[in-house]
Amino acid sequence: MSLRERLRLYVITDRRFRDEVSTVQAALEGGATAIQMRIKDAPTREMVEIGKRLRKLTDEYGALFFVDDRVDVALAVNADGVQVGPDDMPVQLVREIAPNLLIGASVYSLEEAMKAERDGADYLGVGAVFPTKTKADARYLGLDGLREVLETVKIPVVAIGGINHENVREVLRLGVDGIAVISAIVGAPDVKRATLEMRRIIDEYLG
Ligand code: TZP
Ligand code: MG
Repeated sequence: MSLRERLRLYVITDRRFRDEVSTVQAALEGGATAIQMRIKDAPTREMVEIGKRLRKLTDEYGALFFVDDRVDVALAVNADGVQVGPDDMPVQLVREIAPNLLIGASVYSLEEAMKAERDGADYLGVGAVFPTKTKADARYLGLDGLREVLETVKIPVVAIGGINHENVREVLRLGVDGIAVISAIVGAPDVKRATLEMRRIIDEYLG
């Protein structure tokens, strides 16, 4: 399966809603194709311990596993890749020190998207497509901004930010490769059900 296909439903952990291991177990049962461990404030040792468990789980389900921000942790837990934003390690530098990691770049404008592609990112996380409460400093790009990015870049695009079961069709219609979700899945009462339902909607569009 191509990277594009494996990014279809990208679930990101958030311990403000629930712990990483139970989140990922349920999301994988529900059909998530990619998982990102996103932990902003915890000791590195804890991140590595949890990351190793998530690596095992994602391997069992054949899902991709990414680590947010931290190249060192991604390498330590044998993740498939790392997700870096405008304040994180630059894409070219990640490539230099970790040539075997996939690199996802978080971008919030057409300019940032074009630059990340030039710098050699493997895929883009593009947003925020809708207003979100989950990331305080996420810049808003909107559906029109996302459309421009899709018309311009060639690498796979995963849309992020405020996407839920009600509005996801508006995003899929634009031709994205994948949907990245936190609150609509990790914050749902039943994570597996929320994932199954999101996957069903995505599959209607992407076949
Ligand atoms: N990056 C851009 S928006 C966002 C991140 C991490 C938050 C996504 O969370 P939600 O709850 O799906 O809006
Ligand atoms: Mg970051």
